[in-house]
Amino acid sequence: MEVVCGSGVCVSSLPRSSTITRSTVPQFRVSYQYLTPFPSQSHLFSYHPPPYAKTLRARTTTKPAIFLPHLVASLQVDQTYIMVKPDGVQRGLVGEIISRFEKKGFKLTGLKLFQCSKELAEEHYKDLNQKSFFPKLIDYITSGPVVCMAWEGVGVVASARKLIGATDPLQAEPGTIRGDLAVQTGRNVIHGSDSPENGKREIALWFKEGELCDWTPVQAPWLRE
Ligand code: D4T
Repeated sequence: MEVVCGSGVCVSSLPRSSTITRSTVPQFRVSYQYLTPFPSQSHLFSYHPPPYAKTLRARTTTKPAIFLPHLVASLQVDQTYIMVKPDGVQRGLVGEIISRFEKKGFKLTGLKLFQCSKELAEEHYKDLNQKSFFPKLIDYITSGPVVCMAWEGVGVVASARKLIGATDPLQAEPGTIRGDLAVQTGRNVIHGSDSPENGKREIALWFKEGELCDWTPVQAPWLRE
């Protein structure tokens, strides 16, 4: 039986029916944590296939294996909607913000400067429409042009949220966009989708058909083996 874990592959010769526990297989002590239903998220962006099996398919077809759902998810290419809010545009932060996503290695598939309507802002933030700050949020988002972006990549949604930082810029870590460039929640310069599903929904909401580009960056083989 082959067990795939977040930091690579751990192999044992247990029969298929065996239950792997810390006590039955002491040598699995290091990888045991990855068998929990809600594992730490920290390894999601550091998946490295082992050198002897070139593809996921190769491993699944040649040897029985356990594939943990969070690892399968980590191989999926996602899309996220990133928006420089009106304060980010007015403060001249557009280039800086785009640059952080470019340098990270994600792929830009859509980009436009756009004055959004009240209806679109309300639809985008519809989950917050019962919040006391909702009217002010809509006024803010519609107060000037925003820069709409669609970005693509493995793990892009969660990674973008890390690059962006906490909603309250004073709580956001230094090094994050909000941590470095903002001081107040009501002027936190950037939006990022909070799930792959919302990434798709928001891209469909903010971009028309034909506004997105499907392309292959020349640096692709230098980013992923
Ligand atoms: P967005 O959606 O803009 O990326 O922000 P977050 O995902 O980080 O945070 P959110 O959905 O909770 O809030 C959306 C938006 O509302 C503003 N806001 C939020 C505000 O003006 N006052 C508040 O108290 C909160 C919680 C900021 C972001």
